[in-house]
Amino acid sequence: MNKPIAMKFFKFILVAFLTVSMNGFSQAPTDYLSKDFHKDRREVLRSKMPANSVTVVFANPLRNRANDVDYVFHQDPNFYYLTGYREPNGVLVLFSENQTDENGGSYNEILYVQKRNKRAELWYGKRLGTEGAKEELGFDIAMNAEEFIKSTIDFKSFDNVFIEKFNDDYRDLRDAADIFDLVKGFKIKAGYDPSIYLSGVKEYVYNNIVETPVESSANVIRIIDRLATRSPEINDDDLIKGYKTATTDDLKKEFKEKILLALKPKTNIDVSFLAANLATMREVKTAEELVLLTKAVRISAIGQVEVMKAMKPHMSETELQGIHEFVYKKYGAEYEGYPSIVGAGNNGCILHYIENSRTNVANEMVLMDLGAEYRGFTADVTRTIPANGKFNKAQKEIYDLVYEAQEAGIALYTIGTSMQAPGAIAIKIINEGLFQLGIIKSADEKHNYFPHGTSHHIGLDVHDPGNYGNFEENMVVTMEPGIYIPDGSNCDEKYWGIGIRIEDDILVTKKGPINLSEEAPRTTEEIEKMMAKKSVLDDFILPNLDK
Ligand SMILES: [Mn+2]
Repeated sequence: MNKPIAMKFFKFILVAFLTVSMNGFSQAPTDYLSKDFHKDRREVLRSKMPANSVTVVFANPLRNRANDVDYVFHQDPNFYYLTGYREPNGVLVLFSENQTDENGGSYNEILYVQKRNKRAELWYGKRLGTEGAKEELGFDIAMNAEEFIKSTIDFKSFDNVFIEKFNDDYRDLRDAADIFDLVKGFKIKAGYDPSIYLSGVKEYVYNNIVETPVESSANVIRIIDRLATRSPEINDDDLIKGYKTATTDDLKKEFKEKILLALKPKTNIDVSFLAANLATMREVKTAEELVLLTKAVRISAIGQVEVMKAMKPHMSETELQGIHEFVYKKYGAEYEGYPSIVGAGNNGCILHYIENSRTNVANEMVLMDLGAEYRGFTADVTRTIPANGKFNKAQKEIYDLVYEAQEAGIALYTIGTSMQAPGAIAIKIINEGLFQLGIIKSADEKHNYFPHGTSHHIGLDVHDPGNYGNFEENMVVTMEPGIYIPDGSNCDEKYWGIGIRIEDDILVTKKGPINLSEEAPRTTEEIEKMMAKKSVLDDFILPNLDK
């Protein structure tokens, strides 16, 4: 890509070109979530807000990749869920009750958007602007972002101001109303003081202390000690220290009282209400969401199918990644929902291996965990297949065990079942199986061959928020057991370098679980059959540049 300054000469031609291509704007996809969907989500959220409260949600910022090049923009999923706005530098303000403007007009929400700007749009594409926000997103009131900074909304006058936790991971750009300025403007207006918020781990410990009778304080202290290995700062907290070292129950009760007080909010700005309520809303999908999410999942499963047909031992991890991602693009999926993972052999034992740099996958098992993102919704599908098209005995033993665990887990994706149940049965089956194979010495031996959970929501995030209670109708949750035996493990060498995960995206329905990613074969027999098929890529031969 050229630097802007070197492009001056072409600007003129570019203007002419863009004038034509902007008329082609109507050719953009039309199957995004509808404005009615977002409006309905705002209504549901408003119905949960207590009287005299206001919600403020910020769009994601642009983030810098290097020098004058930014990362591809991705919207904050909560902000997108509530607005449908796909640009940076926006703010949503949602009031629990109608507000009155100076002309006596009434409103209960405002969307602030990036101002239209000829020069910026020439370089980076069309902005929706306030008119677009009204027409396409259905907001009655849309204003330019700079109006948010100037606005006279008196956040201090509300009983509650609901916001998301600030990440503060962005810089001040030249734009006078970028996220940096919008957040800064809000903090000043609302009197936001970060020092009064407890860190996540401290809040967790405080709550644990408050909820536990002092007679059982030993349990809490065990939790504190465990957490302190990762977050040693909790040992420096005077209240936690006091509780831990108090020698009598009465003394402990005194510290418990103090901690209860410390947990009481000292501000009207609340950073947990939104996260909790949006998790409850987002964990159950509407019909409209299911259409897009199902499409993302099917695209990802079909990517796995094409790779099964195309894979050859001489291929690189990068090339295999490219085949998946080409299929996504072919279906019009804009992005990958998370960095693609393609790991052959021992690389498959690294859970989030995204380097994908091995130059040939040889005769290894290849673990491929990828998901297309379609109109904001991301799939999460993993297949692990033998590069040469045939499972050897050791590979098949481990694979069948993971498969058995996955099947048992999927059967539990039924309304009312605990979301912990599939993981529990998977670990039980895998432990039993590893023992049978002689990889561990007893079925209850502690080991690190299956170090992750099996079941997370997917949606606008690959790890979608949720409460993780019981399964409800129209949840979409992954089932992904795995076994990873890195080189040098304390077991028979024939199992070394085998890392296997099978992951499917399961829709919970009244009639039981539906596997949305079933198009990608899962049994060893089906996989071998698929891998024996011809691929269009068999004849795709490019010039050799290394000769
Ligand atoms: Mn997953």
